[in-house]
Amino acid sequence: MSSSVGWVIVNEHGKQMLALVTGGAGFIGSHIVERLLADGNRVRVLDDFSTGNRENLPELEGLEIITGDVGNFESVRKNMEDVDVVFHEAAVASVPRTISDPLGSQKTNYQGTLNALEAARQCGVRRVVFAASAAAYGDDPELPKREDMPPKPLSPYAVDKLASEYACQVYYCLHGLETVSLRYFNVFGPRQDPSSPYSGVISVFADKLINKEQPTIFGDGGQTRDFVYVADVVEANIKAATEKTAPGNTINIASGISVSLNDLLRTMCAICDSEFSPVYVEERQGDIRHSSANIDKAIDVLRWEPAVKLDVGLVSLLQRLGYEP
Ligand code: UD2
Repeated sequence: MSSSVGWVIVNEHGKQMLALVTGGAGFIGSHIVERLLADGNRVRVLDDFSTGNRENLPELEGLEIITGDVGNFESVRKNMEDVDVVFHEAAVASVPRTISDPLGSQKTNYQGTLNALEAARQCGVRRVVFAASAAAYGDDPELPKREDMPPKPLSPYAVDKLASEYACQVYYCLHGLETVSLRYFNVFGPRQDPSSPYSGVISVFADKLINKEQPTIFGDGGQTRDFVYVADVVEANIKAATEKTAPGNTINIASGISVSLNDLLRTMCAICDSEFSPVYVEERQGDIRHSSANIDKAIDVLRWEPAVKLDVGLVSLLQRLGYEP
């Protein structure tokens, strides 16, 4: 049995915990790595560096970086040796890319999860925390989304994330491998890449405002999203890795508060002292209108609550990007 000291986990050999973070060089993964190291854990990153960036990772003792593909079982199995906890963040995160290349993206988004689970089972890993997605809900108009609603995946991305959740449950029920699926809503924060048209909207707006360019709003800006700051997502991962009540669950990770795109941009403009003057263009195909999460389960099961309010997170992000108030 392992025991928790603060949050640093000492395993049955009395050693510091070793965490494997797949996709550890990416946006969310790299923040998890940073926190694990700061808490005194050992960390192994497995990343193929297709979208992840080495500059996202610190040069610190206790960090091992391996270039490898989660879609390759041998690579995952080899790097699972001695691991206590897995944070499985590796994914093709672009929904349109999974539509144009469903077979290729499935290798990462579903097969990669199965590889992580099977390797974890073979190596006696204690717990696997999986980065699931609110995409599982599709465009069901019932709000806020609760975990017990029937899923309605609308893209290969959503199918792979949902199938991965089911695989996590199967490994928990059949093999007793402790698994937790966290359904992320719209995560934002430093290191989110603004460069593609499908990058998270906050990273795109921030980039435009910093460069004094006019932001674009797809549609009338009345669509809403539930944005959650990356530090809160990291904390949810830590809770998912340590709380006794977590295994076997699928849990929404969001702020529980939705905001329209117009209000979001207005807030960001106010922080940057810029005028609110977006260009409105046609609505983006496949966009859902409203998204909001019920986060009661996270509060009950993980004893987690979001701590960073949207405006505070936005100020912190814009300052990190170089904006000076
Ligand atoms: C989120 C996830 C996606 C998937 C999906 C499931 C992110 C980054 N993406 O997509 O992976 O899980 O939910 O529903 O979390 N927008 C603008 N102007 C811009 C960019 C975006 O108006 O320059 C709009 C966009 O049309 C959409 C909203 O902002 O209505 C949010 O877009 P997004 O790409 O940040 O995230 P979303 O919710 O489409």
